Amino acid sequence: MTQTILIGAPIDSGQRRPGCLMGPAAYRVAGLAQAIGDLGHGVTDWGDLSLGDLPAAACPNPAVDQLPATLGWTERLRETVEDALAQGGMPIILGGDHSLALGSVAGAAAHARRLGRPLFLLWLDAHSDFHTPLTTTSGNLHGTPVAYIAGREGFDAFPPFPAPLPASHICLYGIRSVDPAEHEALLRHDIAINDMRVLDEQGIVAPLRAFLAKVREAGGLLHVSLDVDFLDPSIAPAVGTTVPGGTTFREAHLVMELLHESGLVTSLDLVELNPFLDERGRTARLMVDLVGSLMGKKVFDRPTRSFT
Ligand code: EXY
Ligand code: MN
Ligand code: MN
Ligand code: MN
Repeated sequence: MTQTILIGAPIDSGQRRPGCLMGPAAYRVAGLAQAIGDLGHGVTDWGDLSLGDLPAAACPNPAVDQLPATLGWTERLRETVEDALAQGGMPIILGGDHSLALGSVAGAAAHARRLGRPLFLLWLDAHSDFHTPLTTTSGNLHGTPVAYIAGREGFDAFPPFPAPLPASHICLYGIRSVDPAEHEALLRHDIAINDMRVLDEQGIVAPLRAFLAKVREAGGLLHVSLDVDFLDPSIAPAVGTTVPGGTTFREAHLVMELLHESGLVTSLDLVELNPFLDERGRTARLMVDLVGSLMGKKVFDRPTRSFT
């Protein structure tokens, strides 16, 4: 039994298409709390976070959009996620665009540092999100969290990331859209890049098991950041940044089932859902179903197989 803590993060400052603000409400309407509770877990809903006064912030890159709001959310998320973990809960952050991971992963990292344990990150996304505020050309800060988490330079406006993750603790999974500046920077880091080519060739299971084995051996905490665009747009249309060639329904469930079996996941982001773009709640319901698989829902309850 896991004590989950739902944290609504109605954030849309990391990109410019309105609608992500409605994400937390859509997850609640789609029955997230009930789906988790039905599996025998505890669920506490902390409601939606709100933003106080915006901090003053500036960036030399004039393209950067809504820096003060994103900075404010980063601080809010960091303290809230750290608090939830310190209480022994498993925070599930209901986004909101992916810029929320600047704060949620910082909170997880601060908690892991306090425990003296390493933090690992599984990034389920079509995008590598490896820009810095200095390299982004769109100016959309939802494209930057992995760079912040990895300790790249260029985040002077932000608080220093608590204990940046070594590249070997980060696994990008499902990516199929990388900008030139991100590509160049990724070549200089030893981050596991399981792009769709790798997953087509090796299958969805083997690279994930290899990463989970590393987490287990290191006694690590594992933060999972699930971007709706990890999924193929044909099954998950409610996202502003669709990229064809994403994971199928069964591949995505299998990832979640393996994560459940690993018992390693300690915090989770659900990001980029834009309910305004959805078809009768279809994407929100799929995301809720995927959380169900992550929390132990099985098609058939066979005795646990051995796996790494
Ligand atoms: N790389 C593009 C940019 O920086 O604008 C697209 C980023 C999309 C990020 C989405 C959340 O994963
Ligand atoms: Mn906006
Ligand atoms: Mn993303
Ligand atoms: Mn994405």
